[in-house]
Amino acid sequence: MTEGVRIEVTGPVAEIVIDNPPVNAIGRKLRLALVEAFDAVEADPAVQAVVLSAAGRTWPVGADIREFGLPPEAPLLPDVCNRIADCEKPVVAALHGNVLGGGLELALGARYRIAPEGTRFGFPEVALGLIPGAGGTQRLPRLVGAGPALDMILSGAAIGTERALEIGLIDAVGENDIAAEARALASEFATLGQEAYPAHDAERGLKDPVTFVEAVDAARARLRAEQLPAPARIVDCVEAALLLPFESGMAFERAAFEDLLASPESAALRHAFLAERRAARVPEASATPRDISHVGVVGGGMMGAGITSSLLSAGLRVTLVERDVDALSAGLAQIAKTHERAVAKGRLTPAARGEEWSRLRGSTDLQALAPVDLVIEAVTEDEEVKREVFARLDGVLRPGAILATNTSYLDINRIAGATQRPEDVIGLHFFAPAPVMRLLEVVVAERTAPEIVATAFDLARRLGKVAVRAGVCDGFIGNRILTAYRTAADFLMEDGASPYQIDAAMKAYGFPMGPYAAQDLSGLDISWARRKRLAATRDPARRYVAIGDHLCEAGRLGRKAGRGYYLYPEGARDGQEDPEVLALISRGRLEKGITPRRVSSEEIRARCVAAMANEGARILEEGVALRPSDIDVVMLLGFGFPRHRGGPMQAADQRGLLALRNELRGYAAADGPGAWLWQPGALWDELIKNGKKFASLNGD
Ligand code: 3H9
Repeated sequence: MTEGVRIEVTGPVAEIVIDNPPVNAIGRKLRLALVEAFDAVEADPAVQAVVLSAAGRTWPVGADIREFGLPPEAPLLPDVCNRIADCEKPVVAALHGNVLGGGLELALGARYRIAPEGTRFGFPEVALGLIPGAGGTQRLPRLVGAGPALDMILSGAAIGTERALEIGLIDAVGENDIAAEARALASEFATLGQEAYPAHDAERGLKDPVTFVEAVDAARARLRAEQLPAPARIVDCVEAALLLPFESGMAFERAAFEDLLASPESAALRHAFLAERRAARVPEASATPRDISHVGVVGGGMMGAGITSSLLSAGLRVTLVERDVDALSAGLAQIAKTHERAVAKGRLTPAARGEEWSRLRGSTDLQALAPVDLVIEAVTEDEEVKREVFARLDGVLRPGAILATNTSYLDINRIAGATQRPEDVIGLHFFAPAPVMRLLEVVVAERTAPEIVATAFDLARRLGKVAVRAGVCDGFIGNRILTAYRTAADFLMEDGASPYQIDAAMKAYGFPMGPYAAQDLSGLDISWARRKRLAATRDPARRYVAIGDHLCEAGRLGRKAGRGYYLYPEGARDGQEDPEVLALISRGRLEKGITPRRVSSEEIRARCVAAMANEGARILEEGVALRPSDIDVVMLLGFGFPRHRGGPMQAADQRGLLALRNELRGYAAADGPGAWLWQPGALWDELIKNGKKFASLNGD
């Protein structure tokens, strides 16, 4: 046996079992082992048919993403797939679990494919900025036609067994012991000859060229101009499956795959994939999590209701506590609305809604939380209010229950200090809307016990969220970087850019909305209150842009007030630019004696991203984040940072740390009282001196 593969011969059937835990990802060793295994079974005269199966929870889920940054080493995956396709003995692929990417390409090399109910098939490469690069764009359309193939490859979404059978991707749906079934089938091949079991014609999808071309044209017409490069290459490759002989089609696909592999977008998307998984590696991961089945939520406002919905859909029991009946009813109504929307969209059956609702209790008495395993507090963002709630909870909760706060900025050490059990206190910072947003910042206070951290990560997994570990500081990881981003934008606005130009520049970079439209949406009063809270301790010598304060003073509190940085007339979907705001900004500049200068969109993007990366570096120096990629995950999943840019730390790595540090120094030198924002810290020098990138601190 070679590493990752074993061969079991029973009579005339050889079973090649792929065994490369946890997900049978196809790396170099496995590729080599597969080729050797096929050579061996082909050379063995006793073997007349072959089964290709996989041990563990899944069939290979694709090529090993971690190897993509390294120089390619033979045999390449397309060669392995061709080796299977060229095997002189019939090959039955016994599929199960997730048959994805390069894994599906392996399966397409086999003559016959069977899978049990529940198997998923897909080409997720597009989400990594890639295309299937081991024959997927050639074999799939040949087998199932261009329409179904393009649907799968362009969307990246997986299909189930029923659909796979319908389009002819698999030949039969089998029982759970799929390998045994495949062995039985293979031994019949061996005795009866494979003609007795005609598999789908591998070229069936080319039989109707008109429909094929129509599907390609329709897909091409749907490609939008701003899309990433991969989708257009996918359409080209699928078209090539019809137009070119197989070998030329494979070469065409390979060239496209290699171009995309070298693109910064794909590097960033692959970074994002690995970063999300790396975030779970925390020092407390080996602690035993506590059992959580019943959660209390204090506060039924937008956040509390959202958190409750999220907990309910993960199968937990929830008791929601509000201070009076009216507030409680409003919270429950909000949860009911979320449920209703899910039912209307077909994401929840009415019966499942009933079941979820039956796990929810409402109360106006904190005492109702006596039996819960965990409480998540989501009351007003005010330290005194939160400390009072925690002190009262301390008296109500049983020993061993966990106390979590959903604060987005406040000092959790101080909140924990209001209890007699600070080791049971943690921050669980959800993002709005909580049922949708995949990020959970887990804020570990000074005295938080390791098993509480492990429990928080466990809970995040159950909620389908990605948890990132953060330390206590004003704003933790995400809001702290957001503040730096907004400050950079404010400096630019005061220097001469309009908020509309800044929003447009950041949208063009890939954010779903610019910083000013986003502030309008969340309400300008929120950050205003925070600025007022911090005013007493602010260094008066530091540059401070008061335009946001002036807007609030003029009653322009954002979308909910009908006006903020934009105007929102009744019924308008998008905000409209407002000359009054521009006049207000001009007045602000005049007061400070600033002569506006022309600011390019390029400069806006460069400065905003530089400010984010610089704040990220500070967060790393202070130990608030464990690693740069955690910062990226927070910004990607919580703040709309474009995934194909990978996050601020990845963007800094791609830009080059030396160039970026010099730019930061330049900004600092030219911006006297604003230099504090730009001044790069010692970490930059340390990395640059050693020829390293932020990624070197990710700890792989
Ligand atoms: C491709 O195939 C290109 C080819 O067309 C052409 C080549 C020439 N590689 O997600 P999980 C690790 S592109 C390496 O937590 P789940 C993952 O990092 C590829 N490692 O589990 C984690 O490790 P750790 C196309 C991988 O149950 C562990 O496995 N395929 C890979 O929530 C468990 O993963 C894809 O894009 C990989 N490909 O979800 C599929 N996949 O524990 C990507 C996983 O050390 N994978 N790992 O942190 C997935 O979507 C999910 O992992 C999957 C399981 C749904 C399969």
